[in-house]
Amino acid sequence: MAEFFPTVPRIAYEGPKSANPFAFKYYNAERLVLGKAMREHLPFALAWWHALGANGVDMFGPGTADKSFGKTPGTMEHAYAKVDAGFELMGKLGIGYFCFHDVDLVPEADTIGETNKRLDEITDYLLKKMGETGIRCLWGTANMFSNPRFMNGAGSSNSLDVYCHAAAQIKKALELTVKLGGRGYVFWGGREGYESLLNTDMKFELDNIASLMRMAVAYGRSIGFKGDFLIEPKPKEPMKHQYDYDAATAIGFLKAYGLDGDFKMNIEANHATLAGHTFQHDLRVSAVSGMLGSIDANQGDYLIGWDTDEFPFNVYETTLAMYEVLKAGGIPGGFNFDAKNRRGSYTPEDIAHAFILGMDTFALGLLRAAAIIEDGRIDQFVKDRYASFDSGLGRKIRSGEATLAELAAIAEANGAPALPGSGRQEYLESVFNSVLFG
Ligand code: XLS
Ligand code: CA
Ligand code: CA
Repeated sequence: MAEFFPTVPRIAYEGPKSANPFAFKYYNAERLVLGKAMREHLPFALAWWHALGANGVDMFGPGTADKSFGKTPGTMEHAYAKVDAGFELMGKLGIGYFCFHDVDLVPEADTIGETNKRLDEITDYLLKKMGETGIRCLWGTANMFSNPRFMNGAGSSNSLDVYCHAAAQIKKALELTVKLGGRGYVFWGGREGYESLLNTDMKFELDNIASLMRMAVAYGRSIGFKGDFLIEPKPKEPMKHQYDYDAATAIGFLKAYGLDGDFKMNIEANHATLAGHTFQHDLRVSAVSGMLGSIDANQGDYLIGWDTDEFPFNVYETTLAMYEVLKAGGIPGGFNFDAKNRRGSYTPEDIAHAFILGMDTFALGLLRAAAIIEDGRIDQFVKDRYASFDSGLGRKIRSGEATLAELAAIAEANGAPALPGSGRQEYLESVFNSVLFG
């Protein structure tokens, strides 16, 4: 079989001192961190749409990268070549999982029936490659935002026909996810939002989205899907207001509609920062609700107000993120590189460099986060900070047995409270730095 990345060798771990551009400096799959192999801490995934599809096209000009893999885009030959190229790349990088939208896998046909036939064919081939390599599916999803029919959303569309079409796509994408043994099924509400309230019935749209999700859960469970349904929050882009603004909003929505038992969050770093949060904030919000499901591992640019989907480079960010993941006891999903090369990095070697960067940045984040936990000073500080609730009245409040009148009487007897103790933020930041670079 033809090689698609002939200049990219199999990538091995060589350590931080290596100057080999085709080697890992920090990602050492079998290295034990807090008793678990890095490979298990970090189930990395390739995003079909970016790695095998995105060619650098933007609104100012055409693509710069050749992702034809020797075939004509828009044909089934091209779809097969993408599978071969994807498995070659994952094999060389040691990436164990992939994620897909239905229309990433095959060109969409004029009818659902024909598209589904193509999907059946390509997933037979995917299954064969998975059997040969041990590579697995992390999650699947349906693209319900690119086709013009979804201009007003899918579950939130005003059109019953479009709503039914979305249902058909979800049904098929769920069947494919089950066929490929995917760990999760994602709803990213790309166009589930609105531009103007002057033409929008918000309650109607939210109810309809929830109904579509409820039907998806019922169908998914009926065909043996045991994984997590995932909402991937994003505040805006392409819509001005998106309903799944951030983790807190999406969790509130799921609880309001009784869907929280089947769903968790897929947190994307770049989406969290677009919402005005840090990546670690949305991870924590998800974790405290027991809903930290999976991660879209990328980063945004703090100077740019849109979704740049860059490969992770910021070690502070990945350290703080991995601290959240470790404290949550890991995630049931994985780390999907929903990331693409910059338009000016357009060669096949650049794709390999991008994954090496992303995998090393998360490996370094994992190592440093583990070191912070082992150091213990930060965790101890947080524990001590709330110590006044550890006994007596504090414990009574924590167990829900205190009354407002009782607290008011104690406050009156005690007089004005002392200041609550320094937060020592600068000290803790310097501890963080010394563990990172010490
Ligand atoms: C777009 C989203 C999308 C989802 C999957 O911003 O990140 O790619 O991850 O539909
Ligand atoms: Ca994403
Ligand atoms: Ca994104």
